[in-house]
Amino acid sequence: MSTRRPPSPPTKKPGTAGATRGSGDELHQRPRPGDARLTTNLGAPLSDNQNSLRGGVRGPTLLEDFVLREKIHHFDHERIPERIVHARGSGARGYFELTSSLAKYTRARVLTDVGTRTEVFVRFSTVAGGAGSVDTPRDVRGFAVKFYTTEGNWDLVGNNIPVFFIQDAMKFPDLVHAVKMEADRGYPQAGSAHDTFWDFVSLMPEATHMVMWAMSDRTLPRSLRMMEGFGVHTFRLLDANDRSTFVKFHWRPRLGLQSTCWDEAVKIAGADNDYHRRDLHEAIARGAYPEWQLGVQLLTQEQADALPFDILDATKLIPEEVVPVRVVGRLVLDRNPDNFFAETEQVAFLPTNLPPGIDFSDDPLLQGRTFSYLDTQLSRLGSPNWPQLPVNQPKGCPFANFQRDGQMQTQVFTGRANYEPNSLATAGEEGGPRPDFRSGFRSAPAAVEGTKIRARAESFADHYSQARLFYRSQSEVEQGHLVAATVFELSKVTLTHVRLRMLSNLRHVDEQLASRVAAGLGLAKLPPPAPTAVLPQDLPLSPALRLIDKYPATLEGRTVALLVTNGADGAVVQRLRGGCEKAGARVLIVAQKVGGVTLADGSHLPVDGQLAGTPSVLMDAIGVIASAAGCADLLADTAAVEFLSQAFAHLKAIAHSADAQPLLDKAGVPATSGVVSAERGTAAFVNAAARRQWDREPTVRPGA
Ligand code: HDE
Repeated sequence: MSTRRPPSPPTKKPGTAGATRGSGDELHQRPRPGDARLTTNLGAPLSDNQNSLRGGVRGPTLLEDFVLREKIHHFDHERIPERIVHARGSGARGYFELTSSLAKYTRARVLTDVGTRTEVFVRFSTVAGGAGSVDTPRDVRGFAVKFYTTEGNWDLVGNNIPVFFIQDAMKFPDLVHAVKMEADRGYPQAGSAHDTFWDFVSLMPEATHMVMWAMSDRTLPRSLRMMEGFGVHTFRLLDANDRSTFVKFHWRPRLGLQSTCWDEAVKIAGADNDYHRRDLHEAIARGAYPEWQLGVQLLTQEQADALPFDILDATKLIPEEVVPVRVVGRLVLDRNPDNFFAETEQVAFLPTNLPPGIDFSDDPLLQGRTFSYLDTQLSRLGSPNWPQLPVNQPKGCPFANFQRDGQMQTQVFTGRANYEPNSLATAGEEGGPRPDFRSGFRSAPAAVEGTKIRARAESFADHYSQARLFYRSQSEVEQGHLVAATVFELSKVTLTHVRLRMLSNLRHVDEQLASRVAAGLGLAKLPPPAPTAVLPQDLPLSPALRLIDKYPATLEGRTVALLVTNGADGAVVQRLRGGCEKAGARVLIVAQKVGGVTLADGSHLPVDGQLAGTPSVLMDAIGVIASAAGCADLLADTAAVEFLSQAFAHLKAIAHSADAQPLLDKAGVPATSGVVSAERGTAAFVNAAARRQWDREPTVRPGA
């Protein structure tokens, strides 16, 4: 029987006019586990949940059947509009623990009370695709954290890339229209490799920096557990005297930064639509809790003024080498949501959810966001009472005000006071809550003066220096991937003038980049550089922007699959499995039949996945432990050949039994680094599996 939990009762100061009666108790009785009786929504017990009410067993259904109509009516309205961006997402619950106090800079208790654990709800997302799209397109990932602090909810609604495509909120609808499926044809879904995206970004040079990030492997995360997060904008921390310090927020994954190869990501999309959602859910379910450090970059107005760009420009980052990231806390995700819709779908993140002590900067993109997220909840959730949904309610503190009524009001307020100021308390009644100037939210007392104008500051005009900084800071392998991705995407662009215009922009980033992309497109001659108001400068390189250096040599958090056949040597399987598990990996046994295999000693080995449905693209490393007869079976099975050939092409370590050699030969896997003997090489395999075999790259992808 399905059950629904009672909504958590809102916490209210007792005895105030903001108090409610009955929420979560007698007015909100819901069936509980163990309640055996199936009822209508209004509690009438049902006698039959199989048959509608008919005039005769073969006759028409009667309008009178309120049970059927209620059930279908509710079903008809089960969906709410998906998010216009970030529609595809996965959620998790957990806590944030502060490890180092920022009391010198802020009065926000979530950032000053060391050791305190603040409950959180986190939602990761892709940006462009719809709610049912695949998890692994080339796309930016959303990284939104709701902290239920003791001073109200704080939502840090960020991405896994520290910069954004545009500088001004005015261009956001255009950007989103351009990247989402094209208006007339309704495709492509969830990807930027099409005309309208590149048409727009090639006309918007300010997008070039983020285009570099988007074409890097950052947009192909191996797992949501293995990506960084960024608040993107500059925010302010405010101390008790409202003195402000600028701050940028960073999330760093404990498992390091890991990505897939493009070819792998494409194939994962076919093998497992829900690759990231499943990975997150399963990791939490088995107790391998994803974890991140929270880091901050702090800077004064003077430091900000000395930078060669404007900290209010969201297309710019502050290199870690210039302002170091100071780690102040950790985020641990240790609980899966109970209900996807109630929590992950209905969660409403708002950059305007800030506790006292944190404030906005004047970043014009952030300023636009202060409107959009509140506005969007009304059309998604349908009522101004959306903060009453359990996932959106503050959990860390009481809340009370005089906002009343509205659709789907779930609270029953008592007393006469529904306005402020009032003097009802003096008449012995409940007067209700009052503002508290001392501890309440105050904005940074920054002086504001200026002529009303629609214009960009000159300090926003340099669109290429940081794009160059990013590209030139990458390792050779990463530059190769970036070039290959750009060639891939521009090859999908059918409009020649768009391709050429993009190349004109890329010439300002790096001439060699532009030439490599042109060569990849088969263009004999580069177009002239795009006109630009500000020529790019060569900034000191920032190795911290590399991804590969943050790819740790570990098996922790990774998955190894061992393809085993009948007649295989069980001792070899056990040695490999033991070695990998000891190094922190999850090991899956894969076979042609899900019923298991009979090992050489006659014992039965249970299997976690059937070969056809468990391809090597879903794994971090693989082994093939086959008997001679078993190998003969595998040779006839394309899935087995691809298991090996794709693992090789995706730079993964491979262990194999001697008898599996014919399969390696058929798959075209040479004896090279990262290909080791299963019988002799447990340690060598564990060591190789902890890293990608980058040196293989030129042999499998000469174009990159
Ligand atoms: Fe968003 N964004 N955004 N965005 N955004 C939304 O809010 C918007 C921007 C981000 O898991 C929407 O509740 C505008 C930057 C995430 O629920 C919407 C602008 C960054 C999520 C919206 C931006 C983000 C959203 C859609 C430019 C990185 C998913 C549904 C002014 C710092 C949150 C919703 C979740 C969602 C508007 C730019 C991140 C339409 C107008 C920059 C992670 O309100």
